[in-house]
Amino acid sequence: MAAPIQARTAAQTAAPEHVREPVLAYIGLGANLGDPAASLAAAMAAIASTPGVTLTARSALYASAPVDAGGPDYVNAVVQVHTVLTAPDLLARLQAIELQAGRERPYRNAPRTLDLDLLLYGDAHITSPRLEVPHPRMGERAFVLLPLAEIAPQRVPQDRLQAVAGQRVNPYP
Ligand code: A4P
Ligand code: MG
Repeated sequence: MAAPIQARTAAQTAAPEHVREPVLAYIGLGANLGDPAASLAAAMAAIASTPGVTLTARSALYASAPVDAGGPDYVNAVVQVHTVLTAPDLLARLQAIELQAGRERPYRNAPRTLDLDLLLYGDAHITSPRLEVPHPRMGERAFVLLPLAEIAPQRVPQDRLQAVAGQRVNPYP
């Protein structure tokens, strides 16, 4: 039994410092302009093709009434990834995917072709000017909590789900 342990220790010692342990992260997707369902499908494919990111679960699509916003109903979903990217690098990649989808930002909460929010990054708590994790508004939003509960029920407290039960969110037809 001693030999394998020695071999493993040697391999760990030899591992380059930049090799990171994958982190389990959750990304919220939303859109209410153009063809939202197609945008979400394309975004999931773009996330899955990102070097350093493995897409490991995806929720169904949900139709939801706009919250704190106007315009048409949204289509929302949540995906789970394992990633060796840092949280800022993952956010930068998500913003690049938003731009590719034609995202414009005329004003806050404006209707959008694609919105990608980093909801959770392992158990990290991050507060910086460009990135807050857990996403600061996710706990009040049924369009985030329902799809998240579908793929990661352990990350959504029951009382939170009950608190948002009045918000209109339905399976996307
Ligand atoms: N930022 C900070 N933390 C994060 C994070 N965890 N993930 C910063 C993503 N971005 C984060 O975002 C503004 C800035 O937030 C970014 O530059 C980034 O550095 P944005 O996407 O440019 O602007 P926004 O989306 O208009 O504003 P915000 O505050 O992100 O809005 P939310 O909270 O994303 O809400 N109703 C329904 N039914 N479905 C929706 O999807 N979405 C919104 C937008 C409102 N109502 C909705 C939906
Ligand atoms: Mg956003």
